[in-house]
Amino acid sequence: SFKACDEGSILKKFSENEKLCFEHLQEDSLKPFIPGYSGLVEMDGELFLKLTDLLAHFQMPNVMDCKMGVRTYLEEELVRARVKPKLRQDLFTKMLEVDSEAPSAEERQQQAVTKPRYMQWRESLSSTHTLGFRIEGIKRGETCNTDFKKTRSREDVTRTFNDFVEGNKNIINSYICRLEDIKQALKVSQFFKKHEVIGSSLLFIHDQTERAEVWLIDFGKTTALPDGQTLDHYRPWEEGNREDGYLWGFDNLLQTLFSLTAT
Ligand code: 4IP
Ligand code: ADP
Ligand code: MN
Repeated sequence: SFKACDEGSILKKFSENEKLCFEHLQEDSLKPFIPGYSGLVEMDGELFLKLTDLLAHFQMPNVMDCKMGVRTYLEEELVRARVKPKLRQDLFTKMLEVDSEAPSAEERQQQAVTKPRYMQWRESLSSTHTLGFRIEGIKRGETCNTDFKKTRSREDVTRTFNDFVEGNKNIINSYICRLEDIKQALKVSQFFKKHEVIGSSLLFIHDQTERAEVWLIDFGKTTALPDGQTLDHYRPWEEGNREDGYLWGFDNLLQTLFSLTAT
């Protein structure tokens, strides 16, 4: 869903929701921590959001995508699946590939699962439910690894982080500093207070020069709350309260990195 662009920019497939988020964020304390946004671009009859390429000034960057929060689907997707369940064969197949035992007898018979069922299964298999974030993928040089679907325990997550930085404490410390700055910005952000942040990631980037940055990306499913409603991003999610566990996950992530500076 991405296209290369002129030097220093990338194009992401347009979504109205993400556009609204980027527009909102231009006036927010989080602006220094999101990719630069320079509006819409049309190419071959398709619309894109034009964003700064966060990797542009790195030399052979190592990249890690951490999906934040205790929940990775919208409440409305849950409601829709209940009212009018849509059976998805593609998600059933993805489920089988990871764990042939995962589908229930009924699902096996239908050869399909609903999206919330698939998403909840992914959440409980990974660290989303237990830590409030999960590792989605790591890219080192040319090699991409997205084989972290079963990385759930604090130990596994911590080890994966340490492998990612190759034990480099300078890089870990830079990441921690950056996360502390982001946390301060989150605390005062009007955008954050008034949005349910679902499926958004922290993108960790470093290279051999020990340059290390963290950015907030992917607002495709980040949704404004009804007027006057706010979230604290810590409370457990119960259907209807729209909490996302973002800050709870953020603290767990910080703790994970702290534990690596101690050893
Ligand atoms: C994917 O599952 C991811 O959760 C996608 O989110 C999600 O897209 C897909 O839903 C779902 O199938 P796997 O990671 O296990 O492949 P993301 O693109 O942020 O990683 P949405 O649209 O929910 O963000 P479908 O409905 O597109 O299949
Ligand atoms: P999707 O909504 O399709 O999941 P994301 O916004 O999560 O797309 O981006 C997918 C991947 O693309 C990220 O994990 C990251 O590696 C890369 N990416 C996203 N935005 C940028 C950016 N501004 N600069 C560089 N890489 C990016
Ligand atoms: Mn997404």
